[in-house]
Amino acid sequence: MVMDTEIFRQQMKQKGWVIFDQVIQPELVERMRIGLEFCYQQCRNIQVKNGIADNNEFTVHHLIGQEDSFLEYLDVTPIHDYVRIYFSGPFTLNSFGGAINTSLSRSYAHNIHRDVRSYSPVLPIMLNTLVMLDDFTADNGATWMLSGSHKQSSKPSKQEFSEKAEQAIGKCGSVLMFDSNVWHAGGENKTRKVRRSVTPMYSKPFVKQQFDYPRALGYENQLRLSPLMQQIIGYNARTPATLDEWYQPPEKRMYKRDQEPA
Ligand SMILES: O=C(O)CCC(=O)C(=O)O
Repeated sequence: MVMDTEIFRQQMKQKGWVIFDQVIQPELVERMRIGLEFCYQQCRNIQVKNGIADNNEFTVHHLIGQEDSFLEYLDVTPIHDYVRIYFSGPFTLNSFGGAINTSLSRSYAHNIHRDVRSYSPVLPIMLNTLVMLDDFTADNGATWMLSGSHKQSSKPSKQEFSEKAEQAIGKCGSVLMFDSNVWHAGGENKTRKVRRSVTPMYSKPFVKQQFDYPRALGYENQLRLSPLMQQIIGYNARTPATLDEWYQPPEKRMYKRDQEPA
């Protein structure tokens, strides 16, 4: 384990966020940086084509299925044991986006926000992670986090946020994990270099995935993945669309019965 589990539990309870320091190999980080650039071209073309260019510049979405390094990240990251602790059981990937924070970036992620609309302080339904593909520093816009704000239902004022929020500073290859109820904001990049990240989010399996990852990767490719990856990608939490898909023995069901702890 890359962090003591008691410390993990305590920090998630008190602050709502933790940083796993430099847990991803530099070589994979480098491939994800290249992958991010490639995916940005693809996503940007569609953002522009569909008339939603303004608020989305320098953002990417649904990297799984677009470029292999991101699937590999999910396979090798050492943080999934902690995701399981957070949910007290199975979980699925809810979305997998990213951002290229530049001195010109002004996307929705720079606003004070949280990433789950149904405030659920008791039942954990969503968990954010952010993989730092560059060092996150005070100057290049390291994410601002309002510690403890996962316990408050209403949005903090700009004044409260600016007085109390702290930056998630970390080295490239580190992973920031936070309760999706925490109020946070992307920082302003005051340097000339980019500050890149990818942001896998996880949820309880009964929460609808933002993208149909099993279908995007192909049902026929399920068995190429490890059992854990099949679970994370969502192959065990699909929705049948025909009676033939519905009437199946438990081991062949599209939504498996073990998606909540017994
Ligand atoms: O890029 C950032 O620092 C902020 C990321 C963010 O807001 C998010 O992942 O929800």
